[in-house]
Amino acid sequence: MNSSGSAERCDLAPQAIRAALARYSLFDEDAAIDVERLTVREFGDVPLSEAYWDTNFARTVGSIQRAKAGGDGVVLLGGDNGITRAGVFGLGVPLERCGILTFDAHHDLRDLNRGLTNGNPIRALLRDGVPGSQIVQIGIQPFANSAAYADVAREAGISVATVDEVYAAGIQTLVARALAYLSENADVIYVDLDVDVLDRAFAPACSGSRPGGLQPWMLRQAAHLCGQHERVRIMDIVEVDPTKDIADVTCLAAASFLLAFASGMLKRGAK
Ligand SMILES: [Mn+2]
Repeated sequence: MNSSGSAERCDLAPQAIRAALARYSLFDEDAAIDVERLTVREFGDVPLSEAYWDTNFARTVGSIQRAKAGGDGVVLLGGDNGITRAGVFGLGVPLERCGILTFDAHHDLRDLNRGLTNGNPIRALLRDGVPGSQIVQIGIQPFANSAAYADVAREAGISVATVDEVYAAGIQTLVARALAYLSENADVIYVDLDVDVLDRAFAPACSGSRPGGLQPWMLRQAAHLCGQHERVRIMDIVEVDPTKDIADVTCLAAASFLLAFASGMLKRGAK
């Protein structure tokens, strides 16, 4: 889907990420896990027209819920970040029982008065009823958000870790802390992985990426930890426009996050 109204082609990402997946093996040497052991079902594409927000929202949520009903975890390949709202509704539990963990350079808290776009899914979800105290945002970049949206985040009680804080504290520490914190009040957790949180050197296919972002290995570790956590039910991977990619670096990174999530899932229940 493309909800940004721009000429970006994030709708081509699922196909490109699937192609990138074929260039990896299935063995996670760090975890000593062969992802081949995981039973995976591919649900195919859910094409979303321009009229998506008005007429196709319920249908999209239904598609996500059908995928979720079949297993322990779902990965949604965007598409742009506009899919996140439908994804959270797809959790199928009351919004006040949901937690959201975003990896994103941006708050995605833009005003709602000009409609729903890839710039305001978190703002829409706050309005819909997800408590701000059950939202954690990791990887927020300097000079990428306006002060007004940082204020919205603070006033809503959203927890924020900037990219510099990730570099100082370590990604594993912050993700583990975020998942434990969200588990205090949320029955289920949704992970929104906006690939523009990466340093632009690794994400030329994301229009929002900037120099100074996270490194691919950090998000790979983050996705693995999320996959491992029992309450994480859905993770989206969004904002990749393959027509802007260079040497497939962004699509390969996105595919590695899916694989890391999958190998994390195989650790569930093993504690
Ligand atoms: Mn985003």
